[in-house]
Amino acid sequence: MRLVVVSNRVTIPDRYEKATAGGLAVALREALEKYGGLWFGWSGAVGEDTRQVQRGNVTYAVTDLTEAERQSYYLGFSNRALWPIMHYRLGLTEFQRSDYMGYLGVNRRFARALAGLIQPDDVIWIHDYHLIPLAAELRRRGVTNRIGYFHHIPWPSADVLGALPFSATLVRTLAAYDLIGMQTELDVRNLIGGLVDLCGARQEGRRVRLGARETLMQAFPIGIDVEAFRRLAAASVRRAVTPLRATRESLGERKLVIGVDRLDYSKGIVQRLEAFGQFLLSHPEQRGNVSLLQIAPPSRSDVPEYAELDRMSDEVAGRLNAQLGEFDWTPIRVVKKAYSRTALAGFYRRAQVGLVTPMRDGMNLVAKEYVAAQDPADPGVLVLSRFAGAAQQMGEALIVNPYDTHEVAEAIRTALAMPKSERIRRFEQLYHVIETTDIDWWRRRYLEALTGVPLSTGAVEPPRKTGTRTKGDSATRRASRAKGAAVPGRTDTKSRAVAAGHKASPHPGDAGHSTPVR
Ligand code: ADQ
Repeated sequence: MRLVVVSNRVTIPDRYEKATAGGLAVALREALEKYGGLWFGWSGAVGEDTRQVQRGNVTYAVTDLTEAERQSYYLGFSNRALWPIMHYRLGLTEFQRSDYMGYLGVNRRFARALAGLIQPDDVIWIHDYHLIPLAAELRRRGVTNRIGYFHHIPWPSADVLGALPFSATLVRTLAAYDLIGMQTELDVRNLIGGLVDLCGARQEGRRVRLGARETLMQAFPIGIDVEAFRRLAAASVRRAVTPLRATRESLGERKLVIGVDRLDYSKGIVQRLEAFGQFLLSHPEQRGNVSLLQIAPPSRSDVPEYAELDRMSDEVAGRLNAQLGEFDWTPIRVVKKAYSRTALAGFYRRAQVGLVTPMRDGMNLVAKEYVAAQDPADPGVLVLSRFAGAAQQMGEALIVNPYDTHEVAEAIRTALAMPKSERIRRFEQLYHVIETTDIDWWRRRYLEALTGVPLSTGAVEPPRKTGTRTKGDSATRRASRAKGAAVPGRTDTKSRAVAAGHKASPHPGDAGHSTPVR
């Protein structure tokens, strides 16, 4: 069996890549290296080039887009129609029939190119909303291989999605997949509802029948490489990475609240800045004692809504700083740079509060990274939006409604005042969840469901590597084990842990730097 991964963006690894690659890209590349395989997608460039590069037993096959394709397929239908509507933002959804035609055209072109590269025993794993109709196009060309799809962002209910012209036609193409993976149970329910309501499909448990095809739908909450992140955080403190040293010098003993996001309206950055301002207004005694560091590198700047958000976040931060700041204290710092994983892990570890308040998010990896980076002996507190998929697993965070500025402001206060014993208790439970449902667990579980081969037995995939552990963390591991945590690589225990994680919560839930599959 060979694995074929298809994603909107493909980054061919070079010698610098290790420093910036995120967990997802690395996890997919590891899976490809294990089976031998092919990674196919857009090069990220505009032009007419198509090329294949061999790295070990993995072939990277990339193609450029024309400027018209980039406008219609990528910026137009994917990012101005599908992205907002999937994030429940009907008001921001801009539908153009020509964009939709461009979207279908690129999927058709990808299918034509890919069909020629596929071998009979390949298993194909397609990623994200840019490529929803790709399997249907492959089937039209006679491809009968097993094809899976993973949707990284939320899937809204049928009455929201139904407002998008051609949504029924688009949703119908999903029947070409054998397995559809979503981030949460809510997304699975919405998807099944959409297939039934918009396309007249028949539901049988987690399977949906449409015409001659049967598709399995399942939630696979994505994780991070917890162990790697924990090690990076510890190392960044030991080595005092430059931006951290500077932050330490400029903050002194002041507390730090941190937000890290791509500059995207789904992440609730402007609302978060307002909530921090509200916190300082309601609790004047806190002024001068704490700052918010918001790291938000711009993304998709060619889309007008993103340029507007950039302007608004500057404006709100400027207004609050002018209103509340002192000559020796700046309440809010907005930084628009991408940082290395090490620096980012160090910032998380330095911050007493991780403020993760998206208005809607498929999962949100920052929430998991923040927990992974904490010092087990003196951890910070995660404040998490109930509308992030991560909230379904991470019920021990302070769960908030990001639309309620006062509620978020009070959660910041509660987090800053939380006694150490409670911080440690919450941290241990959160760490247990993210550790037992890490990126390796996610990848194995998905591929097991897609291939039908029980990878956890080691029949196809060797057991995962376990990293060297340092002293400080054995405490956490011991705490986890005492609570019945899984041994890494034991998928059976992990499955139980994620089920528990889901129950724990009171609420359901590009071209970017470290999630480069989009
Ligand atoms: P994204 O919308 O990109 O992903 P998220 O899950 O938060 O959102 O991942 C962002 C990643 O970018 C994190 O790994 C973070 O560390 C990194 N990042 C952010 N700012 C950075 C900076 N300044 N420097 C360096 N790295 C930075 C989509 C969905 C999510 C889903 C993921 C994975 O929108 O809901 O969790 O896919 O499936």
